[in-house]
Amino acid sequence: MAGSPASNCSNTLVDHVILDLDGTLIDTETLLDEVYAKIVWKYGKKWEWDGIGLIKRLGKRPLEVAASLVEDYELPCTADELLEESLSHVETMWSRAKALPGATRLLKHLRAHKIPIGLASNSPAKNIRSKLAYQPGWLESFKVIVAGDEVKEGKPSPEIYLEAAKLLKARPSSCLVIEDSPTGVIAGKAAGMKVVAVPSIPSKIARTLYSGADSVLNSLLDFRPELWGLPPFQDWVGKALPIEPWCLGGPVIKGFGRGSKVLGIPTANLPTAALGSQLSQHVCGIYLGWAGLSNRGVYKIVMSVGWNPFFDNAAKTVEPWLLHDFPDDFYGEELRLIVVGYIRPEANFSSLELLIERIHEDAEIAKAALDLLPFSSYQDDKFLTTPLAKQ
Ligand code: ADP
Ligand code: RBF
Ligand code: MG
Repeated sequence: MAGSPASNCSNTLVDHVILDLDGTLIDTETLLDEVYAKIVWKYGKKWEWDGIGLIKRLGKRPLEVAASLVEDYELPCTADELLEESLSHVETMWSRAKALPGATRLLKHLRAHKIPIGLASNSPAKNIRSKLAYQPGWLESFKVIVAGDEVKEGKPSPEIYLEAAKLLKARPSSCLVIEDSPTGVIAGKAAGMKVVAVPSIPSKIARTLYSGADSVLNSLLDFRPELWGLPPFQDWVGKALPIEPWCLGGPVIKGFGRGSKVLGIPTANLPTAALGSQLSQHVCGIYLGWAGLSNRGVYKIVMSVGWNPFFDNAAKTVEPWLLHDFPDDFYGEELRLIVVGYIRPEANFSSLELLIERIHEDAEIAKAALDLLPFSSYQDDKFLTTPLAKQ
């Protein structure tokens, strides 16, 4: 069954890994969105972060994206003009492209175990160099790099992956490709390689585009090397994975009004528009961390980040459940969150009861893990308790 890692058996063992760059290891998507947000704002319109537009733009070529933006935001320019303007901004921005969650961890792990790594990217060699220059330790991690302008045909042709395998002196069948785009998945499969897809947009629509992949993951955080014959990660602490901590905050606002409190799972919602690109940088999933509530204290949290597949929401939100019984609501109060660990990807469930049961399991995992290092150390972070003006 495609997409089921459990079906892997000895014939899927690999000893080389070939990685895509944009959207797989670094977040050029958010950078482009920042550029579009700026241009749209210049025309007096407000950019919608992580709305349905994100799904509409998936897998489209740059000019098609520009055309759909001109239409959706009713911009007084042509698609060509918009594309040209966005490209002029983006050329100077590669240094701001951030490593995607789990990317540096994956490279370090493979390198530590002497698994040869190739990079196969459709972008020109010059751009690859600029992008890698800002990621410490990355360039040295790749044994070979093949750029889009170093082959006759880019992805979806298998040429770029075959060339990488040749330079690695590896049989294609012993190579594992990790890719975020449907065209890249096609290229990797056409090269006769195993392909793990990590779609940059987690949606039901997107998933059907990746049916050719051997496995489809929510993000690199969910990659299990041992299923492909590679050494396993050993950095999980119990059932939680330590991540680079991230902070967010704001006044508690009304959420979806689904009466989650009635279900025993109240989630304190933050105004996501104000978080801007901060939210799109983090992969959807269930996390643990600490919350600071002004005048009340610091509490453990378990939270979901994403589109809540069970409810099929139209926008990405954060849903933190503070693991404490409060006698009253705290709408309007300043809430600070430090997210320190990852538990699992978002899932869909066949019934509300099963969703609730799973959320309670998540809460137990979070409660236990937050007593352990490194998670426990963040409860003293000043960000949780410092009033806004003093920061
Ligand atoms: P909403 O639709 O506003 O999200 P919920 O039913 O999810 O409604 O309730 C969330 C509200 O419940 C929070 O904004 C907060 O004021 C209150 N609340 C009480 N206890 C908690 C808790 N332990 N964690 C999160 N929110 C809580
Ligand atoms: N929603 C989903 O659709 N799928 C999930 O896997 C999921 N996991 C969650 C885990 C936690 C810890 C929390 C707090 C929420 C989760 N939710 C999930 C979101 C849930 O549907 C939502 O918070 C409430 O329904 C409030 O809108
Ligand atoms: Mg809520």
